[in-house]
Amino acid sequence: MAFPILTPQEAAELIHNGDNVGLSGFTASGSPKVVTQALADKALKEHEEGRPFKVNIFTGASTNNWADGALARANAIDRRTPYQNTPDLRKRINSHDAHYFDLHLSELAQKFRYGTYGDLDIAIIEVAEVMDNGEVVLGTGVGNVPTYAKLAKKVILELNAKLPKGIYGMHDIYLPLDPPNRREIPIYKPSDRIGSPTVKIDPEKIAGVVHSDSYDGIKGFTELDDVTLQIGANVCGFLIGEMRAGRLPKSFLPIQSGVGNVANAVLFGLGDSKEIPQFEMYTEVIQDAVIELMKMGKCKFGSTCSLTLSDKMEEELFSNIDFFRDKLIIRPAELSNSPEVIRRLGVIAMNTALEADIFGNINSTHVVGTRMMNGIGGSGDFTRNGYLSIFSCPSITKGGLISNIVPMASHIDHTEHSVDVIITDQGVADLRGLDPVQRAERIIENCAHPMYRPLLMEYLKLGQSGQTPHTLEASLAFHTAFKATGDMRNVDWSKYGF
Ligand code: 0RQ
Repeated sequence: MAFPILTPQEAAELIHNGDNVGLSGFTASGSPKVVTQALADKALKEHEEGRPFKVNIFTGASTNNWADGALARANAIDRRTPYQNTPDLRKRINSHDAHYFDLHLSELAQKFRYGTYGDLDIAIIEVAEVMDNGEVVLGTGVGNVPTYAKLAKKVILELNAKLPKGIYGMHDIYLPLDPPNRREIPIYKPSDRIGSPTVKIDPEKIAGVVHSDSYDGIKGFTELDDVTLQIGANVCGFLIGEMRAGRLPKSFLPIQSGVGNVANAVLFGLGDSKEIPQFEMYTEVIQDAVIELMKMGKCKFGSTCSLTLSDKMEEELFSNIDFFRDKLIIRPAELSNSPEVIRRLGVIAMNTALEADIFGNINSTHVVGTRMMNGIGGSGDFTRNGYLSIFSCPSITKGGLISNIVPMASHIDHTEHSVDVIITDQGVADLRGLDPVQRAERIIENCAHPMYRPLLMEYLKLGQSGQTPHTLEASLAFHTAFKATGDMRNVDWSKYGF
């Protein structure tokens, strides 16, 4: 090997207080596993000795407990973007120890190249293979590696022994030119390959190689329950209706699906449906359910930014890599989430809401309007540009203490202008072509839980005039009732003069 072998501790010594650090990977897959832990230990030691030590972490999306988790526990993160989902980092963000700015995933790489965030001091990149000329084969997630590898002053490689050599050929690495020279991204169908199977890193910048030996450490999903199964069935019913009505081609269109339990259930629903034909995915994350759909022949092809698989599924995929190699492409976030490509391919965008309001605005990120959950991820990239933009969530949460349908969303990630359809376990609200009051009636009747329908209808009927008849002083009454009593059903309209 042409590059020095480093221990994780030696690699961590190359990283300094205040550095901008780029990490490989996307939604945990392909994220570093050992250098970040050593960096967290170094930060703890520095803090013990009374010296400040924090770095700015730029990723593809969420990482893992060994990166975001360890660094957050050590209070070693100053700035962080984009999507994250580890409980320890969430705590640091909500207590302002870490300065998190949430960003559409498609935008981070180009913003870095435009100089928005300053220089990139170092990149830590997980690889399956490294060649003497600096060419590397990546692992299960690409994220923003091509840009980080190009911009970083120094690169540390984590060579993960769990990654099979056979993963070579699954990646499609491509860097668009920047304005004013940008051309179209020439992807015309999900299986088009436009780049290279490897990332070429200037060998002069490679500071060393650190060995690791671990799967991505992603937990399996919670068992599907009646609610999530019903949401999945409702999504399928809606898509079948669209096909029958001729609004979706019989050959179907590529699917994007977000992350989490609800998204996983929707994918199982698609697999179960006899009328949904074989389909392709143009998405950012491939979860366990898609691998099952591929084995069944239901999903023909998946273009993604990451294989976000449980360790068990990862092991299975690696043992059968030849079966999957021509069915999967792993691309940089800039391609998987490209607004241009999403619009061209006619992607059916399916994402998850924490809450939807009766007029069709979506909160995907902030619990009761203030506490950051995970981030917007790629949901905006797909929602704004999809052929059809669907949001799903349960109608109630925490046994009914929370209604996921509220008078006014307490934070807005996706506006009424971008959302076509809302789907809960109760049913489907197709909002296309409706004015705000018509939308509200449909969402309340079709999507809200029966225990909340009368309260929501009262709010709508008692509302003041205007095209969108909000009563501003009462619009967050569900949330204030929850904060005061722990139950949104305790809302009392008489307080607001109704
Ligand atoms: O809490 O963990 O304590 O039980 O939120 O909720 O129903 O299990 O749903 O796992 O699908 O996650 C939006 C967070 C949903 C996720 C979100 C509580 C609920 C539970 C999780 P517990 P569920 P999921 C892909 C594209 C970002 C946007 C997106 C997400 C926990 O899907 O982060 O789709 N999406 N991006 O009890 C308070 C509410 C609540 C609530 C649910 N209204 N108020 N708590 N919960 N609704 C991502 C990428 O691009 C990478």
